[in-house]
Parts: sequence; C-alpha cells; structure tokens
Amino acid sequence: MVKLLSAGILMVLFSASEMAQEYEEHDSMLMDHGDGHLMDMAGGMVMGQNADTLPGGCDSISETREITVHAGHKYAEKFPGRMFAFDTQEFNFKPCTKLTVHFVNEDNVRHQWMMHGLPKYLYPKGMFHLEATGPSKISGTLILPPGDKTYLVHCDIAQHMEKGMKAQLKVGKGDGDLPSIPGVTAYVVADDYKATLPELAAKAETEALNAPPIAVAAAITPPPVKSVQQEDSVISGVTVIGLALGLLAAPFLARKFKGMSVSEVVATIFDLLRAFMELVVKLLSRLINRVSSNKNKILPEK
Ligand SMILES: [Cu+2]
Repeated sequence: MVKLLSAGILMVLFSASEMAQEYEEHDSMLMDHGDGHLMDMAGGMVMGQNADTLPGGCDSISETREITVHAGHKYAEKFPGRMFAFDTQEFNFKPCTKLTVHFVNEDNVRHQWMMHGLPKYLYPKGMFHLEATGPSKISGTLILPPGDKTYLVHCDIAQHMEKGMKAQLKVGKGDGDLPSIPGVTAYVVADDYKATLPELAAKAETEALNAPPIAVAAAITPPPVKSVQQEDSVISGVTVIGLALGLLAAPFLARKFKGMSVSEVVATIFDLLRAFMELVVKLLSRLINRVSSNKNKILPEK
C-alpha cells in the first residue's frame, strides 16, 4: 500500500514538473499566408520570414546563426521599475547573417520579438516579427542586411516596451546605441529609487530631533499645518459674518431677553432659529417654483 502511494506521489510530481516546462510549439502548426507571413490559430505568428532572398549588397550569406530568446516578467526582476523583458538586451551579428530566432514566451500574455528598420523591398513595413501567446515557442528566419546599423527590437503590445521589453540588435559595428535599453543604456525618463519612504521618514525624524521645538511640528507634519491654515482662513471669514450679525442683533435680543430666566432665553433663541429656517425654506421653495415655471414656459407645448 505504501509502495503504491509513493509511486502515485512520484507520478504526480513527475507530471507536474513536465507540465511546468511545457510550452506550446507553434512551428509545426503554422500556415503560410505568403510574403513571409505565417500564422496559426493558437496565437502564433511570423511576419517578414525570409530564409533565402539575399538583401541588396550581400553577395552571400556570411554566417548562419540560431538564437533562442526568452521573454517574460521574470527577466525584468533585475531591472527596478520594469515589468517585462527579454533575457537578452543586446544582440550582435555580422552583416548578411542568416539568423533564425527561436522566441520563447514564458508569460501567460502575448509577447513579440519585433525588429524594425529593415529594407522595405524585402521585409513588409521594414519589419521582422515573431509573436506568441504564451507560454509558447515560435521560430522565424531572416537574412540581415549589410552595413553597420543598430536595429530596434521590442514587444509592440501596448506599454510592454515602455515597461522594459526592449533590446537592440547591432549588425556589424552598429550605428550607436538606442535609449532606455534595460541594463544597457540610460532611461529617457529615469526612476528615482534613492529616496525610499523609510529613509525619508528616518531623515524627517532626525531633523525633528535636531530642530528647535516650534520647527519640530512643521518638520514632522507639513501638510496638516497647511490645511489648518486653510481652515483658519475659512473660519475667520464665517466668524466675521457671525460677529457682524451678532452685533446688529444684540440690542434687539437684549430687549427681548430682559427679565427672562435662562430656560426662557434658550427657548426664545430656538424659536428665533426655527423662524429663520422656515423663512429660508420658504424663500428657497419660492425660488425653485419660479425657476421650474420658467422652464415650463421655455419648453415647447405638446
Ligand atoms: Cu509583450
């Protein structure tokens, strides 16, 4: 019985590890749509496939190379602030290389390995493009042009490049570096991770301890101080109006309250307040009536 159980556990473990490594292979299911465009119904696509036409300026294929590029969230972990990445950020090939790219998408979303700037007479829209809905693998072949040039390789799914899925491919010596290649070139918009929250809090605390007592409150809680000031100004405005009303009403109230007990005074004040509220409500309802009756006049008659 124990043997049977352990055999069962082993089988489960084995199949689980098999499942973990399983990628859908698109290569055998692709349909050729012509012009180097291949695709299948499972989300795999190749565009700009060219395994045999030499680009102008290439007398022959200089080298035949094969690379495997992995794409996924986990490759972005070493780049702070990025979400997606290829496992390689820079590629180098001789001019006129026949290059086969095996693209392995390890995420459960769609990713691309899209190369730009190729000669348009040979590659539609100047692109060579592998696309896979993962986790899956897709392969494509192209022949690189002659000359020293740096080509952009990226994933064109919205925000995937901005979030790190960007690389450069240099043919020959290339012609410079592209910006914002994770780990290779500086970001155009750099994230600042130097000032982390705990450090800021510690800094504020030290400043508070070293500062004189009044400055401490300001250093620790600048936003509340600001809002208190705002409230102050509002209150002072209301207070001024209240004071003015009070001053105007004082002689009248003084006469009215003469000879009353405290409870009578309170009752009178409530009466006055109620009368005032009723007046306000009456005025408001009259105003609303007038507005709505005007509206009725404006509306066309049925
Ligand atoms: Cu992507």
